[in-house]
Amino acid sequence: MTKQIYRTRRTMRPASNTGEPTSGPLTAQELQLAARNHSMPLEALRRDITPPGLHYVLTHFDIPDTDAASWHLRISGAVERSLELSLAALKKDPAITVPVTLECAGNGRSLLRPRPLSQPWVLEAVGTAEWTGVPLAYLLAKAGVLSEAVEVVFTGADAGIQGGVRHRYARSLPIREAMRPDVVLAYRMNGSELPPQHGYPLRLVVPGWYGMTSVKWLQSIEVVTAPFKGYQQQVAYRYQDKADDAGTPVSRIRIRSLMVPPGIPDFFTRKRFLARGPVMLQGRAWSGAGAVSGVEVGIDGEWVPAHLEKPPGPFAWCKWTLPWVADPGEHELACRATDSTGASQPLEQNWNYQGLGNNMVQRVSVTVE
Ligand SMILES: Nc1nc2c(c(=O)[nH]1)N[C@H]1C(S)=C(S)[C@@H](COP(=O)(O)O)O[C@H]1N2
Ligand SMILES: [Mo]
Repeated sequence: MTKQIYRTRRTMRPASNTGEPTSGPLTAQELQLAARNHSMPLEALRRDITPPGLHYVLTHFDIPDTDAASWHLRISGAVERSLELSLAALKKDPAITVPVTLECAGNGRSLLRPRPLSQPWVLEAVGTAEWTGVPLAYLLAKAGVLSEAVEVVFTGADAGIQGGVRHRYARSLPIREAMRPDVVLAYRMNGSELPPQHGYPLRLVVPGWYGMTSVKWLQSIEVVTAPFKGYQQQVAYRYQDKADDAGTPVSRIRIRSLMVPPGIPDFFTRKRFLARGPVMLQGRAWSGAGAVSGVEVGIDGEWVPAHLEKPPGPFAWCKWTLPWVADPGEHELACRATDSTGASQPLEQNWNYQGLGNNMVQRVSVTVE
């Protein structure tokens, strides 16, 4: 039996011991998290692929300092044969490259009223990278998944305490998701070695799912015959109304679009100033549920359809553009996307206890001079 350091509980507990949601000012603890975990500057929405330094980063505990020479990936559990693979061995297996938009499920949290206390993302906990590595399905087939298997558990090298529970970061996926041909065990990001903050030497990338699924610093893969009950699965990452309801699990990325704020910013307030005349408004839209089918741009409350470009992959964001002739005065711009399931972004906040999946439309105020 594998020794697990997480504990299972019969009753639900709040996802953190940070206290109840607040309408007060930002706390020192939130600032501390915000300084560690950075988002993607909105101007980087101009690029198809986000360079590593601009891609958002979210790390619950500390970034492990892994020695790639002695590192091994273990695949065990309900399989015909357990595997133990070095990085060199993994690199000899067939590789794929998948462009994927990752977004943190907590994106938009700090805009909620009241505000759940955790990483206080504003709007831009997102990025798109090209992930290269071995298809997970290839290795699972090599190990031979037994018929009683229900989920696959991925455990990282990083440990810490959350909600009073000491554990290593671990998440599971149902077998049918784990067997998708585009789920990758990545050792390269945008063609270069995986940076330390993004999971060196190996991470999971699950296209279409919120970021918590894509376990970094991957050390072990265990095929299990009962649903995984680890902290990050059972307690964190659930849509809950209050601290003690079981909630529903967070999975795929909800439809969202963002805009590159036009013009130039004021340093401190980030208010925008724009010269009068024609300007090309642009941004990106993505959804983990289906293809983006449309983006509308709101100009002072009137919605106009934007032009959509083809995305670099089925789970990578697509660019949208809309030419606008800016006349002097104060304006409010917004963008709102719809996907092939018919889902579109809400105009009002989408409140839940952990502040997850808030895909409310972005609004940008500009002064045209
Ligand atoms: N091992 C481990 N994997 C992890 C995390 C973590 O803290 N530890 N954070 C998760 C969360 S919440 C997100 S949003 C993504 C962020 O990936 P990135 O930092 O490469 O953008 O990694 C996920 N994988
Ligand atoms: Mo996240």
